[in-house]
Amino acid sequence: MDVYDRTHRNVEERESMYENEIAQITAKNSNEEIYSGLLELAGKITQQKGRIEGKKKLYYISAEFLIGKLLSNNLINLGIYDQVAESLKAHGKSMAEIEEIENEPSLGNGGLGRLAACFLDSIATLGLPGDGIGLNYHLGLFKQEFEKNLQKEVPNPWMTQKSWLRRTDVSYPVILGDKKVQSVMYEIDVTGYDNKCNTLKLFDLDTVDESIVQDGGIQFDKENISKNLTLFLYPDDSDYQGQLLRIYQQYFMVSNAAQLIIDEAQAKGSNLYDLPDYAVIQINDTHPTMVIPEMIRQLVLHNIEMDDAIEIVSKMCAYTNHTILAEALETWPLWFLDRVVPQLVPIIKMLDVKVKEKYQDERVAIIDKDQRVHMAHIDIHYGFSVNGVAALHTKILEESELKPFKDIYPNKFNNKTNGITFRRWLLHCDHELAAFITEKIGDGYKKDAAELEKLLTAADNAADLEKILAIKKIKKQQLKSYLEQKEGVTIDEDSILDVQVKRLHEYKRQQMNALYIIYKYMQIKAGHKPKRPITMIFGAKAAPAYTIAKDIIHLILCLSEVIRKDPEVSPYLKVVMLENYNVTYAEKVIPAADVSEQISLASKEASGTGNMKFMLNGAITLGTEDGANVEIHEFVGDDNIYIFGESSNEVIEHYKNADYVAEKIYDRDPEIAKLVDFIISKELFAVGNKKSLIRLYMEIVTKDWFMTLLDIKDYIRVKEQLFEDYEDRNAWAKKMLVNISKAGFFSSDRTIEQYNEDIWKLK
Ligand code: GFP
Repeated sequence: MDVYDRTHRNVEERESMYENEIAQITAKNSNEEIYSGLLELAGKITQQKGRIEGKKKLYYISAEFLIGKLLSNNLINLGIYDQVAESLKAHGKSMAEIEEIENEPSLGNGGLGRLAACFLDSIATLGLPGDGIGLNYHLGLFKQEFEKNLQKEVPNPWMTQKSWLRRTDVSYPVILGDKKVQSVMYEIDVTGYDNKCNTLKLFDLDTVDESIVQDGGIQFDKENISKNLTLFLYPDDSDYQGQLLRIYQQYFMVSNAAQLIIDEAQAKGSNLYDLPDYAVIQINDTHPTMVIPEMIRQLVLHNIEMDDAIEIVSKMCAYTNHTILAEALETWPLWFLDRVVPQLVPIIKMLDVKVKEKYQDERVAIIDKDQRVHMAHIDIHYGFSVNGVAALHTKILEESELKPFKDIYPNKFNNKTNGITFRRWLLHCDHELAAFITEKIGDGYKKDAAELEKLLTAADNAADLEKILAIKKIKKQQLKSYLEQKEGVTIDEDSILDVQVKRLHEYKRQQMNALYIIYKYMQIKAGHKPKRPITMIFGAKAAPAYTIAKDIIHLILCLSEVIRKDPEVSPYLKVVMLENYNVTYAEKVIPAADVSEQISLASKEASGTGNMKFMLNGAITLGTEDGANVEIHEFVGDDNIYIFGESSNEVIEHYKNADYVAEKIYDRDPEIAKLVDFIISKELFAVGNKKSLIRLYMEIVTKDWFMTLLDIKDYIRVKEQLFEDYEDRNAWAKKMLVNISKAGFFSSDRTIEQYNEDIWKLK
């Protein structure tokens, strides 16, 4: 019996098993009752299917899990989605209405957290025993609101109604500074697609008090750790107290993790010397690094000699690096750790001494000469695997950023190109496209993404090309009505939908896209109207203390207003900045997009995963040769992607030689200067905040750390070419199909298989 056959039989059996319950639930009057009934039913089925078991288990520790709403995702994975949807339809209701009831958990920020969520889905789908471990942030990251064209941050209390979160009676003592607290563990089931389940374990403190947050904002007393510990993800760390709080959070997460791991292994018969046979830890970015010294400490408390403990832990920890930006490679002053986690300091010092005895190279030291602790260095020396998240990124780590480590440990380094779960990013978010694909090639691709390649034959079939365009139009119409409800804006479904949605950061270069908008605005004013209207969609949150990022949001919102109010320009150009962009929004916007903006400065975006989601949904990438764009380019070929800008080698050279001077470009090139000058024009001052606009203008002219002005002209040239090519609808549809067909490699199932084969080795 092949996998496909088995999938089918299971689904049919399940359908008949739950028919009555589904009929009863969907017949209820209120959407709230239906939501709550479905939640319970999903819980029951999950329980019946049971947990994935195995001697050795993976613990994926991460500060973020951007899981998105779970209702549809779980119903799909449990095999009852279609049945529920049909039954709802028979009662005049839709899945979309019921989904609206659910709050999206606010447990993540950007790609890092969304990757963790995709990984959990794939780990369960592949039947591997592996849980996520993180924190239960009561008020989430923050909710973004726009006021006077500025970002405002307010709390995001996502646990206000019935949710998937379940309180357990698991609890551990944790030392926080001079206090001992008692944790509480919550769980969320992670359903595998046609498989059993794992869990996401979120630790919390009962004493956390949401009422200490002031005046509807995100400010609170940062010193009161027992009340503030799990209020927010990434609380403001622009001051000393904020930084200490981050360390408290990290330690709380990993101390719970270490105790849980030891408990679970012992329950399965481990004598702790053989712990690596029972547990493997994936350290997601540097935030969970302290799990290494904490695990050593816990083992010593279990009467294991220090050197043995170090050896045991070094065999169980693997580290993923997600960035080469220095600001994100955490280092903490040793005296901060002395205040927050004095119990770890002697261990960290010992780990450092051992390194210094072996390698007299300051670049690989754990504690540097300024007495700062380099978290990534702990991971690399005392873990058995270090991986980057796309081929180019791993190469840069090996050849430059982490070269001294690669020289010491040539075999520790490996690449694991990121991936996305096709359950959420195709089956759930684009039913129409999924149905089309199933009709063409069967549904084997749902379990084996490589089968998508079979779809290539459709690229030569005129009727299929038309269908693919028709589906895109349906998704645009759906987005249009969603935006009308949510934002009160109307978009034109016949316009080109050009989308840049991702965390706001200067290296991702939303500001370059804004300069393009200025270019287009000026062109239209000068009488050069585009053949077809263009809709530019942005979605991005800026970290509350990241001033320039907030200035960029301000610029985009101001441009949006100026254009909206200009009758000469508005019929041809529209700019929409989505408020509080999140996973739910992504699920609506990505399937509707024509153009996927992936325009980071080459060498700076480790991988990107949005690029993969857009590709899978038939949007064409406009991007630099950066991160996984490089691999997408290789898969689809030159004709099906739009590449511009300087290469990563050239960019790295500029940094090395310190020869990039934005001001020179600005002075030399009046066309570029004209675009930048518009930031401080009377048009923008009329709708915006002068101080913010001037600050951004100065930043671009005098600093421009991420070289916007270096690539802007090439960007405009290639983007104009893309818009022109869009008019050959047949050729464009072919590009769409090629992109979809070649997306199989970017399934997170493939990524997880590779992690398991090379690193985790779970059965
Ligand atoms: C970070 C990196 C991305 C990478 C993800 C997941 O995401 O390039 O794709 O981690 O590995 F920057 P962000 O949080 O920046 O979105």
